[in-house]
Amino acid sequence: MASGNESGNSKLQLYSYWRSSCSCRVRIGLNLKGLDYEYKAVNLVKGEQDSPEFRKLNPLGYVPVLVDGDVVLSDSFAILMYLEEKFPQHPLLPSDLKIKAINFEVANIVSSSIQPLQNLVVLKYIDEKFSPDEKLPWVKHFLGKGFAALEKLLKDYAGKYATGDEVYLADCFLAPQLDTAFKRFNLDMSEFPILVRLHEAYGELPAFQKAMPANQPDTPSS
Ligand SMILES: N[C@@H](CCC(=O)N[C@@H](CS)C(=O)NCC(=O)O)C(=O)O
Repeated sequence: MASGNESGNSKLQLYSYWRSSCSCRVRIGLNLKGLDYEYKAVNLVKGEQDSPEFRKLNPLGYVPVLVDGDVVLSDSFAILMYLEEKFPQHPLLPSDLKIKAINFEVANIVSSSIQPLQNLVVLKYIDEKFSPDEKLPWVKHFLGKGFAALEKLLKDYAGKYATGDEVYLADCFLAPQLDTAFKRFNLDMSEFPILVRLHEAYGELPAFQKAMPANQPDTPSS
């Protein structure tokens, strides 16, 4: 893997949590582009995202945060677009206008209409205001709704990967969301054969495997 960034600035730093699907999107992008980075673990379960130091980086208290010299970015989409412009190797966006737009659509379905509804802060709120028993049905409802839409959309675009035979932005967003659905929430995927196939295809790619929750420096050993 290449070291540092191309402009010779200080090493990229990624504030990340092993199980965070949003951090995983960026880890995949960094790996695809062959960029080395310093992994700065933020333990979301211990509440480290609420520390004053971290809130200086991201007032919302969410990971990921990317630090590149004096550039501090705190949203996976913004981070990936920044990396795309600064490090053009292995493009995350195709040149075809329509396919590019579909990549944005998939990324935004995941990041706006699925993941926020299962965020730790939301699940904690449900736990406290309603009941712990409400959490899993809530998550599965919104995962299922989002996946049904993605399955329909990708019928017209998927090849080996989400929008053809090359890996792009849509895959960076889909892979962690699928991993979460399978491993963390044990969602019944029988109605989503395209998504299941994509999940299997991502498992074959080193850049994706290396980015997955199971393989991070802060992944618990048991
Ligand atoms: N739109 C943001 C969302 C970031 C986000 O929701 N991060 C989650 C982890 S995937 C988080 O830090 N949650 C902390 C919490 O809920 O307290 C992005 O795409 O980066």
